[in-house]
Amino acid sequence: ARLAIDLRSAASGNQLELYYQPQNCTSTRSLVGFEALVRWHHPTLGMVSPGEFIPVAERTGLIAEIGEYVLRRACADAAAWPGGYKVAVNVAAYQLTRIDLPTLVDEVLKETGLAPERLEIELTESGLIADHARALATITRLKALGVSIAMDDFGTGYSSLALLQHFPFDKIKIDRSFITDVANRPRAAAIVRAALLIAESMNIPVLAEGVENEEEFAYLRDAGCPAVQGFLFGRPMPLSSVQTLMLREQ
Ligand code: G
Ligand code: G
Ligand code: MN
Ligand code: NA
Repeated sequence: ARLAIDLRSAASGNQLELYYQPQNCTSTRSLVGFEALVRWHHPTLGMVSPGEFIPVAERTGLIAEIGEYVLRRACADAAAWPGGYKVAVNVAAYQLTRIDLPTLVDEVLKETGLAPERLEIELTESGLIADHARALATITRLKALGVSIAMDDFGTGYSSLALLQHFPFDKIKIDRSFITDVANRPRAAAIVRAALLIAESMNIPVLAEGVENEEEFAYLRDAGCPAVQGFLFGRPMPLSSVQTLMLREQ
């Protein structure tokens, strides 16, 4: 309850900060983009993790304001990056079905000057099953703007395959629960390989989440997974570190 009250002042933006986590191409190891991950600097509690406050924000509807802040900040930051790196932004169920997200995205892209091709919207299963028809209409309009749509946490929901059948995703992000120690866990490895095969048949690129070490990386590379994200290539970091990383990459 306390969090919900404090979140109201955070939602205005001045206690929120975006961290960014690198996403890399598997074959070249080169940087391709970043996922934006919000952080809340609470005046007395210190840093509160999004795992704690995003669910509260979703229940109270404050996610609309927080999400708008995140979208504006991420697009403005990315517009200033050299080299055309992409930015991925997480969008909650509420934003997909209860607000006019495509109009907001269109407005933010125009305001910030970010090319639509450089923005990716990450959706989780919960965001898609709440209102299937509305979600599909929203996704269709977002794609018409030139923005791409990624399915986040693939494999962890109740209907991953059904959603993959019905929604026109541009990317699949395999959940990190399958990636942890994948080379030594035959059942996880079988699921990862099957997901890669399905995605390849659908012509959808895959990104593996939560890649923490070279053993996991080598397994994914050899299995043909085109992109990775995880502590091996970088933890979520503040904008200043992103700029340093991009300079090093050039
Ligand atoms: O960064 P971290 O691993 O602590 O994130 C925890 C969870 O919070 C993840 O599931 C992530 O997708 C979610 N999250 C982080 N930033 C945002 C955001 O800006 N919007 C939404 N809806 N979820 C976010
Ligand atoms: O749900 P989503 O995939 O958006 O959330 C990303 C979350 O995963 C963030 O909270 C981020 O901190 C976390 N994360 C990213 N890479 C790794 C990793 O390599 N290992 C672990 N344990 N967590 C990670
Ligand atoms: Mn995500
Ligand atoms: Na995820």
